[in-house]
Amino acid sequence: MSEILIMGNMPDKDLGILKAEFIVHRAIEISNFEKFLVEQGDKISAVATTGFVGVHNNIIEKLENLEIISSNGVGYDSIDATFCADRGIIVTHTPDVLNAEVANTTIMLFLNSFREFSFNEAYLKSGRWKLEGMAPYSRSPDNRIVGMLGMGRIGQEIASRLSMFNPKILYHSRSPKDVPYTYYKDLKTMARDCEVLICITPGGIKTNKLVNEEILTALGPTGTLINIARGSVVDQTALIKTLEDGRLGYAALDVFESEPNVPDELIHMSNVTLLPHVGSATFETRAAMGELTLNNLIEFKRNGKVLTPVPECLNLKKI
Ligand code: 8YV
Repeated sequence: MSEILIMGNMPDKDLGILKAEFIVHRAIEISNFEKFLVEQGDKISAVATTGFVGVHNNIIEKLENLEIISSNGVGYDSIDATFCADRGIIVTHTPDVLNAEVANTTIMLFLNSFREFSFNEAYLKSGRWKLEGMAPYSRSPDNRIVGMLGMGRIGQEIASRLSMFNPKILYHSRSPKDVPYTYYKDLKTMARDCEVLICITPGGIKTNKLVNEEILTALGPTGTLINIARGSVVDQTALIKTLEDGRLGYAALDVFESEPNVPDELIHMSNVTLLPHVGSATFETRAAMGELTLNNLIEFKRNGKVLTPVPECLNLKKI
């Protein structure tokens, strides 16, 4: 029977399914992980992990007979996929099944930032309505110019769900796509031309701190930054600085530079909406992501094929 190493948490039901197919080792139950890698690493042919936990190259190197890493999550910036592909290890992820949910969360961030639901609810619950009268007005989400950094599958779903607010949609990506929105080759020009900048581009070295002080300043004092991608895409120090000195108006964030750490400065700002990385976190969507994570492993074990390889691994023969 093939042996699998599970990094991070996994629901009991999914564990049960894997146990019928593999001999299961859970990293969280192994007391001396280094010793395990030295003594049993060569028996492991599969790894199940999450986008959050990933697998470090130092571990991969010790799993000499590793064939597949199945990661739960669409983002796989915590796994060096090129390093894996060079070693013939197939990496899979869970695209598409979370598009709708992440798009919904983006709409919630957008609405909360414009209509200030968190503030309004606190205003009512703390008794301020009775004491001070009607709450202040907020900004309408309608007819905004929205710039999208990234126009992949989730980006397109966000754009489509935004349409009920009659936005003008601009987008920046490496190359133009077959979409009915206005393409910008230059991110700074787009930031200057839009009122809301939505980040939905993969994390990793290529996008690290792409949204820097210059971009945030271009977005401007009435601009809103929404980040549903990865904390690494935005320069968090510059974000705090530009919000503090008024060069940027608002931010709505589901992701942060060093999760679960969120700087106090952000927590105390009234023009900022914060969520604890819950973009895809519903029972339904997480079940679908879990199922796809398992199906990639099981399909590979039974038939030598996978369902959703990451692009870096598309050329590996076994797919
Ligand atoms: C998960 C995500 O929280 O899919 C992603 O890329 O960011 C989230 O849905 C993440 O994968 C943690 O496992």
